[in-house]
Amino acid sequence: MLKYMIAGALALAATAAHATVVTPSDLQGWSAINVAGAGTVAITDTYKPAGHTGSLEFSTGGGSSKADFRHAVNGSLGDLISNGALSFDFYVDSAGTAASHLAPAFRLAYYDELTQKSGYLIWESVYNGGGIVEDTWMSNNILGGNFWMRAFGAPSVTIEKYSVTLADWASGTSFANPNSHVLSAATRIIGVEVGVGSGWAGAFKGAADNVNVSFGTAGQGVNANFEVGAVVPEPATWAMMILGFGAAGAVLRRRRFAVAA
Ligand SMILES: [Ca+2]
Repeated sequence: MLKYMIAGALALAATAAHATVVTPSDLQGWSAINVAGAGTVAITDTYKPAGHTGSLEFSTGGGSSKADFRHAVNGSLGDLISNGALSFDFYVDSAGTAASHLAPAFRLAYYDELTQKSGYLIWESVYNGGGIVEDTWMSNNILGGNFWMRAFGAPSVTIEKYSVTLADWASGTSFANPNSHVLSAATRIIGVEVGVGSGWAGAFKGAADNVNVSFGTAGQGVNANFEVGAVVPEPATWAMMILGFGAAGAVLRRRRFAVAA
């Protein structure tokens, strides 16, 4: 029992230390981008996962609306290999009038040094089993999911293949479309975006949070917790931490007695 409480307290501390808290006054390299029509994106306290002070709120109002939030880097978030971690949470508000299969999309921006090609690999719920439950925070572990390609070029094109995994792309999967880019495990991930809109009829209301991108390279990646202020543990969390630390102290005290004896 004590062991579990100590583990719980330590796990909480580790979680808090791992994620970067991104607030409106400390954006940590994140910014709103591609905001068009009635689209909006901002860190607010409208939607909050348990124990959080806020999240990234999105809204649209008709087909021309769009809004993204981007974290771009000068270097790299890692290479396109599949031994890392890739996840984010979203919330779809039933008060919205957009189609029920629509939810914030997740985009990895890539640049391939060998071919000098760039574009997006894009994860969307609808191509990954769907099953959106409205008015509920949903955690999406998308590392093994399907990503479609938006290939930049003249012209930029959508490669209309919707069941290709990152591992497939990394192993050089290509399609007859001459504009499809051939990627590899050395293709660099240079940014991440979460966004809504562009051709979505009706009005979308919802949010995203806990954007975690790590391809296993130390010192790279991003793990963002969008908050309106400092994270204050809830009373129940405090109680658990105090119990945990107390238990840890008791164990240490017993150890000291054991050594003394
Ligand atoms: Ca948050």
